[in-house]
Amino acid sequence: MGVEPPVTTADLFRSLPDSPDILPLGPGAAVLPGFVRAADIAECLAALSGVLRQAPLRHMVTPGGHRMTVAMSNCGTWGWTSDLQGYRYSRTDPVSGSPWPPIPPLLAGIAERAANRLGYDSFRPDACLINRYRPGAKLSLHQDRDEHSLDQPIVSLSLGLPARFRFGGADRRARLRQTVLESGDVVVWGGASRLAYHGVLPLEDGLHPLTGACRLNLSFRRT
Ligand code: MD6
Ligand code: FE
Repeated sequence: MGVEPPVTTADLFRSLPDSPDILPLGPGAAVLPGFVRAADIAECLAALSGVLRQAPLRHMVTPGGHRMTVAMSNCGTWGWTSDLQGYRYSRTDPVSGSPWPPIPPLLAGIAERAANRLGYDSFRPDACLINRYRPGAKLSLHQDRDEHSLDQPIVSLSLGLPARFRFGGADRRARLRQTVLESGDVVVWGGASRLAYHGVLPLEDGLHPLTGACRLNLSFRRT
């Protein structure tokens, strides 16, 4: 009788149908559940707190004059901003007049590895939008279309409280699917799904051991 190779714990987890490491959302788009392990999340938050000391979170105003419920900041060569004049990428923080802080290498590395996992092998983010949701904060259905590099994906990392994320298609009327994004989950969004509409439902009350009563979302882009 032949000798069977030992079964490792990794094999057992790989075979569990309810713990896939990729949840497809659409063509070129997927959730990577738990891509950042709990043990590494504290380090991500430490890197982020350095960024937010230099470029504090603030509530921007939409071109239509509404104060966004999500508080935002940026790191990278370019930062996404909104005001009464419109949406744009800017090299400087309009609050301080200084360049945005650089993307911490730990975070850029996570984004690049997540993009690789879906076959986007040359993703080098030059912008990272930081979103903070407190209970009740939401992001209405939108497309991410202020970038020139529509051939490059967007990579989004969720930290802290869970949120209900909705996604559809490039046509606003496309049917929406809903998924819960937990701390450490990464969404990679590109290819035929690059211009899909998506949004976040109002954050529910809760307390996360590392972030308290909030959710942070980092979305890495190539402008
Ligand atoms: C959020 N995310 O999860 C908002 N955009 O808080 C986004 O708007 C987003 O997660 C493009 C691709 C992935 C995303
Ligand atoms: Fe978006």
